[in-house]
Amino acid sequence: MSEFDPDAFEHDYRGTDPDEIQRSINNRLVYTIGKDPYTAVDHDWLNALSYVVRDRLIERWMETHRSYYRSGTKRIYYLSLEFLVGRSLNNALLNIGFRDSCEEALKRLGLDLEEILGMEHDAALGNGGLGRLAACILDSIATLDLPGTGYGIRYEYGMFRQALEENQQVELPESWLKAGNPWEFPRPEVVYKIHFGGRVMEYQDKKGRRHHDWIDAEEVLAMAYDTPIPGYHTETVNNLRLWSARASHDFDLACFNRGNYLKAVEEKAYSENLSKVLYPDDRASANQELRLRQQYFFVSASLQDILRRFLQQYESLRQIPEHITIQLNDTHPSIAIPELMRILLDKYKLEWQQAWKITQKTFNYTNHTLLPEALESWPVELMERLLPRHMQIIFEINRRFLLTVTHLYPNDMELLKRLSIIDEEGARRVRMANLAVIGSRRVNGVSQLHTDLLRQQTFADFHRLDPERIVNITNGITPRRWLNEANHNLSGLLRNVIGHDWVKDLSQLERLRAYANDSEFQQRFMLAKRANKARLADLTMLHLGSTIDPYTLFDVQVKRIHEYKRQLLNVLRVITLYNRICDGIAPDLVPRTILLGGKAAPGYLMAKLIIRLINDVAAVINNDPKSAPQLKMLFIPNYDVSTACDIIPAADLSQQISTAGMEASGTGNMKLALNGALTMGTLDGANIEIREQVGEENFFCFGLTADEIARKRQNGYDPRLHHEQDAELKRALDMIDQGYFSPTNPNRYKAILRSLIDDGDHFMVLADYRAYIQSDERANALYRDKAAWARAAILNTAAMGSFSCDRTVNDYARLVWGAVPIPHRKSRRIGRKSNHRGE
Ligand code: 26V
Repeated sequence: MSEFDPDAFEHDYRGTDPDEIQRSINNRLVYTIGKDPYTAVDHDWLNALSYVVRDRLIERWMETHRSYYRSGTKRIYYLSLEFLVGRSLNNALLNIGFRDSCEEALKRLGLDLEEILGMEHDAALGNGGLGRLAACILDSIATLDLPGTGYGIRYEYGMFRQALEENQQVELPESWLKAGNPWEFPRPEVVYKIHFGGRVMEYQDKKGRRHHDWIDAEEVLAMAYDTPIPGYHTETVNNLRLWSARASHDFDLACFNRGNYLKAVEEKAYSENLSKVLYPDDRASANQELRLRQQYFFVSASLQDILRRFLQQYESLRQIPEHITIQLNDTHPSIAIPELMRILLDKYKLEWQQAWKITQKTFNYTNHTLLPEALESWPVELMERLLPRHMQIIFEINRRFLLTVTHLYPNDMELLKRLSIIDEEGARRVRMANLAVIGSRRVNGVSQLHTDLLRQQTFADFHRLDPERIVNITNGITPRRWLNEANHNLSGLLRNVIGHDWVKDLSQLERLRAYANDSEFQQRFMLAKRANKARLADLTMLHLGSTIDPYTLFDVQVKRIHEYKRQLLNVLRVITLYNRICDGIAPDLVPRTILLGGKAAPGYLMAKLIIRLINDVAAVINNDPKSAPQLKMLFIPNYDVSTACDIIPAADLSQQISTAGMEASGTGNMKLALNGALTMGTLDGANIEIREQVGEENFFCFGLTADEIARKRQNGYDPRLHHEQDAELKRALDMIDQGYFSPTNPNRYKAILRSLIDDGDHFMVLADYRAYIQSDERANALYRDKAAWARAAILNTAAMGSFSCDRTVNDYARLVWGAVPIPHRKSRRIGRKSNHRGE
C-alpha cells in the first residue's frame, strides 16, 4: 500500500469551519443523495449532513483500529442481542465538537439544525434497559479510549412503534432503514457461514483420538454492517458490527432447474428471516425456535470474526484469554461458550482441558434479572435438533462440572440437581444461566442489591463453590446523551457555573453542592426545569394535541409496562388523589401533571390492560371540571430513546416503585435524578444506591424492603386484608371494579381486580399502597416549599457522579476485562503502512 498524501486528499471530507461544512453538505446532497437544493426534501438534508459528519469520523475510525493493532492490546468484545442506540447525528456532532459549525452552515442554507436532528429515525434495536445499557456502555468504552467492539444483529425491524386506538396499545412495524441509514457501512466481503441442524459424525484418527464433525447442516450467511461509535472529545472511534442474514445461494439451482423457482425464492426468504425482527421482551414468545436461531447466528458470526482477527496477529490459541475478553450481555449470547469449545475441539483439535481453560478464561456474563420466568432455558430436544454438536458439548461440560462438585460435596443429590445445566424436571431443558456461570470467569450483577440477591439466592450454590466469581458492577448512564444532549437548559447552566469537565468526569457535579443553598442558583436551576417543561408541553401539543401546564409538578413514570414495575400502584395513587380533590379534602395538593409512558410486549395481556386502564382513568380525570385544575394525567405513546430525551429533563418527580427485589437495577431512575428529578422509590435495584448518594432527605423512600417482601410471602400474604381495612384503597379498587372508568363495559378490568385481590397480589401492590400515599404527601409538602424543593433537586443532580457509565465501564475494565486504554495521536495519514489488513 502506498502512502497517501493527506494534503492531496480531497479536502471535502475534513473541513470544520462553517464554510467548508456548507460546501460539503452541498456536495453530499448532489453527489451522494443525487438531489439539488431545489428538489431536496427535508430528509435529504438530514442524510447529506449525516454523511458530512460521518466523513469526519472515518479517518479517526481507521486510525483507532490501526493503533489497536499496533499496540497488541487486549480487546473487549461486547456481545448483545440488543443495542438501543437511538439517534446518532447529534451525538456524533457533539462528540467531535462540530455542532456549532454545522448549525451555522445550515443557517446559511436556510435550515434549522434542531429541526433536522428531529427527523432522524431512532435505531431501536432493543427492548429497554438491557439494550440501552449496551448502547451506554459502547459510548463509555469509546470515550475512555478502550479497545472495544460491539457485536449484535442488524434487525430490519426494531422495537415496534406503539400507537393508541381507543385507549389501547396497537403495535406498528418500525422499518427504521426505510429512509436509508447513513451511519452503517455494508461489508459484503465480511461474510461467514452459519450452520443449523444436520448431525454429528464421530471418527478416530490414526492415533486413536476421537473427533467430531458436524455434517449435513443447512447453511445461512452472516454479512457484516459496521457503525462507527465515536467517543466524546477523543480521537477514538470504535466499531459496532451488526450481522445481517443472507441466503447461502441466491437460489438453489437444482430447484430452479426443476422449474421450482418459487420454492427456491421461498427458501431464500426463510434464511433471511433470521435478522428480520427484534423479539419483544415477552415471556410467552421466549421459547421460539427463531429466537434461538438468532442467538446462534450472531454468536457464531461474531466468534468467527473475533478469531480471524486474533489469528491475523497471534499464533497460539492458548494466548486467547490474554488478548480477548468477551462480555455476554445476559444469557442471550451464552451459546458462545459451547461454540468456542466446538471450534477449539473440532476445528483446531485441542484437548478438552486446554479448550475449557481458554474458554472459561475468556467469557464473562452479566445477569440482568432475577425473575425466575425470565431466566432463559431451551428444550434439550430443540437444541439437539438445531445445534446437535453444541448439545453434546453442553452435556460434557455438565458431566465434568458435576463430577468436580461430587468430589467436593459427595452424596448431595439436591445440590447436583440445582447446579446442573440440565433441568430434568419434565421435558429436559438447558438452563442457560447455569451454562453462563459455569463457562465464565466473572459473573456480575447490575446493582449492589441485585448482586447480593444473586449471591444469596439465584446463584447461591455457585457462589459457595467460587466466592470470587460473582462481582457487583452497578449500572450507569452516559452523561453525554442523558444530560449534555438531552438537557440544553441545564447543561448550559452547569457550564456557566462549573465549566464543562463534568461531561467526561461526572464526579465534577459534586461542585454543585456549594450552590444548593444559593437562592439565585436555585432560581436559575428551576428556570431551566421550567423551560424543559414548556418544551415538553409544546411537543405534547404538537404531537398529541394535549395541553399540559408547565407550572404544575411533573410527575413521571416512564419504562416498559410490567406488573413488577407496578404502574398499577401509580394508578391507584392517581385515583386516590382524584377522589380527595372531588371530596374537597385536598386543598394543599399542588397542581400535578402525571405522565406515564412505556410499551407492553404484544403478548402480555395484563400489561396491555394496564395501558388501557391508565388511558381510561386519564380520560375521566381530565374531563372532570372538579379535578381538572389540580390534576391531569397523560399517557405518552411510543416511549423510546428520543421521547425519553424530551420527557426526562422535564420531570420533577421520578416514580421508581417496583416491588423490592425485582428490578435488577433500573437506569431510568439514574437519568431522571441526573436531570434534577426527586425520586419516589422503593428500596430496590439502584434506587438504594441513588438514595445513599443523594441523602435520605432528598429521596422519597417508601414500602417494604426485599427482605420484608420475602418474609411476607413466606408467612402467607393476604391482599384482601388491605382491601377491607383501607377505606381509600377499597374505594379506588371498587371504582375500577364497578366500571367507573369503563362505563361502556364495567367488566373490562375484572382481570386486574382478580390479580390484585383474589389471586394473591403477587407484586404486593396493595401492601405498599398506604406507604406510597404517605410518601406522596411528603413530596407534596416539599414541593410547596419552592426553595427546599430546588435545593433537593440540585442535590440530586450533584450526587449523580457515580452513576456515569464511565464509572461502570472503568469497573468492568478493572474487575472483569483486564483491559487498558489506548489513547492515540491525531493522525492525518490515510492508510499508513502496517500489516493491518482492515477490520
Ligand atoms: C428477555 C426476553 C425474553 C424473550 C424475548 C426477548 C427478551 C428480551 C429481553 C429479555 C430480558 C430483559 C432483561 C432486562 O432488560 N433487564 C433489565 O436490565 C437493565 C440493565 O441492567 C436493568 O436496569 C433493569 O432493572 C432490568 O430489568
